Amino acid sequence: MAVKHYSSRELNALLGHFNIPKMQYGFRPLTDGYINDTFLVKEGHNPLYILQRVNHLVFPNVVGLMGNVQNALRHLDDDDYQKIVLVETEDGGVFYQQQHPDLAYWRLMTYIDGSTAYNTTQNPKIAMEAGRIIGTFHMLLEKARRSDYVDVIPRFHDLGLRKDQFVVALANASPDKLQIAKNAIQFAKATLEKLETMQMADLPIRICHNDTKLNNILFTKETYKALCLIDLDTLMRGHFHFDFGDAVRTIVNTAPEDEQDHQKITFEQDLFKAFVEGLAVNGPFLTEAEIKALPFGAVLMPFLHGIRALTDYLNNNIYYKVAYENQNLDRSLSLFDFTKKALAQVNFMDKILAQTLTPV
Ligand code: GN1
Ligand code: MG
Repeated sequence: MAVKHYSSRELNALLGHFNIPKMQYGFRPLTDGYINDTFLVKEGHNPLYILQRVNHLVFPNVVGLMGNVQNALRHLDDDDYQKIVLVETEDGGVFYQQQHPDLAYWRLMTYIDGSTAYNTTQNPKIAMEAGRIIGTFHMLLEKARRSDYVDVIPRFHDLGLRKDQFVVALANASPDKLQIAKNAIQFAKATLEKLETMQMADLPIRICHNDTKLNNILFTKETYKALCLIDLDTLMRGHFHFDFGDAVRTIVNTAPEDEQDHQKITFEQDLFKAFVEGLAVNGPFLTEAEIKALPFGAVLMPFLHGIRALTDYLNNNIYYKVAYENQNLDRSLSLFDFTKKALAQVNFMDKILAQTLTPV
């Protein structure tokens, strides 16, 4: 998907539809996401809001998505959890839809002062705090009624669906791309077979975040205390090992997701331990079967993202925003490299999890 640019006039006009003081705001694009368009809204140097266009090609049911978010925010209201506030539109809604021809959906949130996010880390305190806040998030959402939430992207983390999409992409891809992506394709095929034999059964359904990468967690700037999870778009039913795996792939690996030098891609055992210790701070909340599934999650999630990126590369980049032609292929190769490294650590993960987590 191509990256879209907006003028500050356009963005100020959009802000005019929200219930905030009328003035000329400044904007800084936040470009880490692959799906939505996100801007930091400032008054002078002062960051005040996050303005975001929700990509309705990826999330066709924006009304359902915002309903999920509002429902969850009612549960995510606790002394140990930073409250996220959606700013209302002038007519009392939580998003503004532009008129024809754009029909784009925009929402506004208050900026959490003094907060920051990290793409990667080497700091065990950050890893531990990430584990703590993900555990808190799940414990707070335990009370959520599963049937109140819509599946914003049905079968989002379903290996079977991602395999089917990969097979279709293979059948339609240009011979050039099939050749360039030869190694990635081979790894995907072999790993699909391996993971299919590892699938878990009878796991409880939880309301999950479904995109718990490290940079979706806010921390206090100086003290590295985790405040809350952001980017609740993919919040819907799922299994805990999805959220575990997405966190592990971005916390335990000290290199960014699209790192091209695979020597820099690591599975840091100390960071893994710290992350699991952070989860344990919350007391028991996972079943024995869920704990057993966690190493599988740490292998599954990087692989799922890798095969999705590879599929998008073969489909000529129709889903993710790309900064250059082969970015999706590079992402798939580095995600596959981490998948291999996580597979080699399954026994280690089992051992740490058994030592650190007590089942409910
Ligand atoms: C996408 O745009 P962003 O970064 O929030 C993707 C996630 C991936 C992430 C990074 C709806 O999220 O699943 O973890 O890229 N979201 C969707 O790979 O596809
Ligand atoms: Mg996301």
